[in-house]
Amino acid sequence: MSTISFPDGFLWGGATAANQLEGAYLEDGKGLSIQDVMPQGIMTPRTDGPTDDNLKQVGIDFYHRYAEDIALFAEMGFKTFRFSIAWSRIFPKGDETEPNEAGLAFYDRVLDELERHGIEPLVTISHYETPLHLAETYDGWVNRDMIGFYERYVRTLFTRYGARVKYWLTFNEINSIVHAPFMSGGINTPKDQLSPTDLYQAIHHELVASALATKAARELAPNAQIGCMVLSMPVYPLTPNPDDVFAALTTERVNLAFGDIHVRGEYPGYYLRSLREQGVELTITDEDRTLLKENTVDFVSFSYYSSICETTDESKRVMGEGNLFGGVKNPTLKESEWGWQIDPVGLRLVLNQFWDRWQKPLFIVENGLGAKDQLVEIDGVKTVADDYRIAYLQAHLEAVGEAVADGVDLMGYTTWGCIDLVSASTAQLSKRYGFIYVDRNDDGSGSLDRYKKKSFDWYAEVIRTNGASL
Ligand code: BGP
Repeated sequence: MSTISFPDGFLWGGATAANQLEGAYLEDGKGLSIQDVMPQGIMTPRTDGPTDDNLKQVGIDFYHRYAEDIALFAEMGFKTFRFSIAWSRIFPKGDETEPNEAGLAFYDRVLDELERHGIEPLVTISHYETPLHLAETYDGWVNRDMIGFYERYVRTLFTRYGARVKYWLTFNEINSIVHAPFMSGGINTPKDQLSPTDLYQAIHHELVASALATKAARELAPNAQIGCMVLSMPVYPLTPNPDDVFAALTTERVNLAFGDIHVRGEYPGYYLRSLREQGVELTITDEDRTLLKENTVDFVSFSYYSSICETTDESKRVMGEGNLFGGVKNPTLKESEWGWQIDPVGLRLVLNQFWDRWQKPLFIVENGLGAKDQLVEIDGVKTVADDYRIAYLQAHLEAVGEAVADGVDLMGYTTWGCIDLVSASTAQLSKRYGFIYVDRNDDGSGSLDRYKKKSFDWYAEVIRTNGASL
């Protein structure tokens, strides 16, 4: 037993995204999203249209099994469940004026089920699933018209679900557009042909749209709390050389800027300087500036998986993998089977840094270990002996507890992929994060049956004791 304690009402739970688990990719009027042309993940070019090898077409069939899955989350004692709404279920092409009722009705059913179990919904409005038509016709967020399409979409969501959903995230890992412009920003222009001006203009459009979502919530769903969602990745200097220390800060600022803008409502000087140095000239209207300034977020949410290093010494730049982007490897850390370096202290650092910097409530909405699980039979019961996952989560939650003891205002913690789902980067199912094993393989075979892993009971106990069992 440790002395770690978490606040009363702490929102323990798990996180998912529509495109990675729902399946039913053409059901009930759903349109295609960019994910339907990404069968191999982020490392290979998009396909011209949907192909049968895309595991996301079926996902884990959450679209039809949501009640069974939510019952399992309830059995673990989840206080909250993070899921995204597939934009292309609500507006199949993205630029229509009227929403698709059958798509809206699906999320009503999901919310009914959550309510039945007393689980608080945490909704991501846009999680890497821009309607494909918007990517192909408008080049995604490069085009200013996207702001209007997104605004119509969020207003539809707040009108329909505003009384039932309190916590909303405007864009998943909004800063990831810098690294994965198609997946994150629906930008159809290949990354190597995308000019810095178009990239940063797209970012500006998303930031204005995020502020507009906050504004719309104040009007349509006054009890809603709106958060930004950033991919966090602490950057350590590889050596104590002051040049390395500053290089680490410069690399980290690429990510920090997004929180700065959402919390302070204006572009920081270091960001504007970096744009000038890249020859970027942004089109920003006076109305944009006012929107950003007047509609800052209620809380800051983030994903955390690993840290990276930085150095100015080219001969020491040994690169590693990470969540959507890697960095210089840290020689002191171990790594996952996908080369993501495991660093629980980094999570405490992020929490302390974000709280000290922004003084806004924080929410860890993604953290976890992707691993190649083996389904085995123990005492006649099929399960996964995922002690490695328990060790990962235990160490990270202990680090979280230290930050909470420092006075960090933390709203909750949702592990990524609480039930196995399709990986965002590899588009495979063999990279598993869940407490619940789903019988589906990379070749699409499998019964889709669900099995509790060893970590299922472990997490249930953590939640039952509000972290005291850690
Ligand atoms: C984040 C995404 C998620 C998710 C997670 C794990 O970048 O927000 O959608 O999948 O990372 O990444 P992966 O699935 O590539 O292991």
